[in-house]
Amino acid sequence: MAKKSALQTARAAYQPKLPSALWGGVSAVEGEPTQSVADQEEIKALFPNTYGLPVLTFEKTSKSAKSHDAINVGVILSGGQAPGGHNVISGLFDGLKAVNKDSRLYGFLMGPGGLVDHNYMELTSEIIDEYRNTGGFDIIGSGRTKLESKDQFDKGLIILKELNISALVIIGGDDSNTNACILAEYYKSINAGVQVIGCPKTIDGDLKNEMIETSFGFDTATKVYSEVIGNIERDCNSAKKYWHFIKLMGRSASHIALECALQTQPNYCVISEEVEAKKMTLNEIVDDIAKVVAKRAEAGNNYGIVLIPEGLIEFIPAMKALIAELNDLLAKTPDFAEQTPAAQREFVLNNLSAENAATFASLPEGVARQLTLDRDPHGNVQVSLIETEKLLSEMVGKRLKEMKEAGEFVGKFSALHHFFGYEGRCADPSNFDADYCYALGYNAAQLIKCGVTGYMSSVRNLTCPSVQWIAGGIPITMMMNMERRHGAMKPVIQKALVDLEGKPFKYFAKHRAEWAEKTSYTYPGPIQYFGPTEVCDQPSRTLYYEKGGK
Ligand code: FBP
Repeated sequence: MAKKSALQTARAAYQPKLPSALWGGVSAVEGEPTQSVADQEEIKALFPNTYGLPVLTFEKTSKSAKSHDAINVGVILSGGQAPGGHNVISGLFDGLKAVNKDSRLYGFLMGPGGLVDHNYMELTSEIIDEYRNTGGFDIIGSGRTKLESKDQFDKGLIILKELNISALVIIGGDDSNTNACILAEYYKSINAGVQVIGCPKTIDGDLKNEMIETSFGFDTATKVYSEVIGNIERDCNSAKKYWHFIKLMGRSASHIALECALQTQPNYCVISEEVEAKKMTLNEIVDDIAKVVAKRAEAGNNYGIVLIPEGLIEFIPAMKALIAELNDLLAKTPDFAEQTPAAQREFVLNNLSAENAATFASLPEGVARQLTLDRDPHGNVQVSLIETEKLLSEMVGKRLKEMKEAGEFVGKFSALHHFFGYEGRCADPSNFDADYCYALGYNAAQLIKCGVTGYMSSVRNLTCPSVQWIAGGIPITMMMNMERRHGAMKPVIQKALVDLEGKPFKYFAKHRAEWAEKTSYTYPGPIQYFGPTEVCDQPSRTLYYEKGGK
């Protein structure tokens, strides 16, 4: 049997704090009917049974909770790991037991595929207790199977009926919650008697809106990356001889890179959304970084830190156009993967529009090839495989050589590369994520008890102490719009990108010139689970500034 670490043992005893609204008797207050964020007519037509539902807010009631029949519930972890998933499940388990001690929770194994293939296990209190406050998704495993076809939904229903399950909780990102909503609509349309509830997960932080203040896992993952970036900053400031190019996860949005920049004050941080807004080319980004390197070299500082969001490539307008056309082309060419690399390259060059073919041809061959590799099941380019940090540092190196010849650069440039992503996805959840996730799960049990479907568990007011958090449910259709996916228009939850008018970005933009030139590194240190609240319980800087912090 695996030996528990001292921290694991101590942490198992932590009791996450619930919003006071969820203590004891709870009543659900209905808000006004809702609308989708865009494309209302199309979304309404696609979701006739789950469109327009009201926002629900839970309030504490003095009436003691009425007795309720036992409920059997299924739970699925979907997509990339994010710290706190186990606490969503333990909160859900405790919430269901509070509804009726005979309620049962089943976990479908290795993601949505477990539902379709009927792979499951019952989650008993002995199992749950082993996983409280731990990182990872290993309690039941996760996967990226896309739940989207009627056939999959019907196969899933067979096992749900067999286990007498009347509600399914899907813990996932924007794509998985989109599918949760499609499933909710389908089960409702056939009167299947199965509610579907989503929970907002992703370290990327891009599943958020007015009602979902943050996705879980973002807080812990960015604290882990910031700790390590801080350590590299100290190393860099001690040896004073390397430029570190650090790529950070965040498939689409740059929230992780921005949050880490706010926590560590590096010399340069690329924000993909700004690159897109300013229509910057790859060469312009390279020029910008090279100028910072040259300026620091003038003061004798031949070292520094550059942060790069992994999704950058897709935000450079020429690259974005290329990837969009490649997505359509590859979706129409099912035997593409079977061709040799040389044949693939020729096929792509012959079938793209002239402009996109020219961009494709201009890329280093390795990067061009990475763009044609398999999409994930949601049709996304696997950006974590593209070595943008090396691409940028090589190009900066070349540019500096030219600048040296022109007498514009007097220093030395030696680069090291890092990619931080997987290191942070299974960390033990910070106190914030431990409490937030437990509350999301417990709250999901309340939504199930209310009998609703097509809702996302929502816990808000997150910069206040957790007892003051607001718990409730948000209709998922409210977050949707129509987007082009796999060559066709589909209803999807709108992704939250970095808002260039938002306070977190503004703070960064105000200070970045100073951080570039001077050495203003901040060393956040490791996540602390025990100790003073200002050390242990701080929300992310992003949430802090978004909520009006100065
Ligand atoms: P989710 O959107 O599913 O939460 O996953 C996010 C993420 O961690 C990205 O940051 C990264 O690009 C991707 O997962 C990596 O995927 P995989 O785990 O399949 O390699």
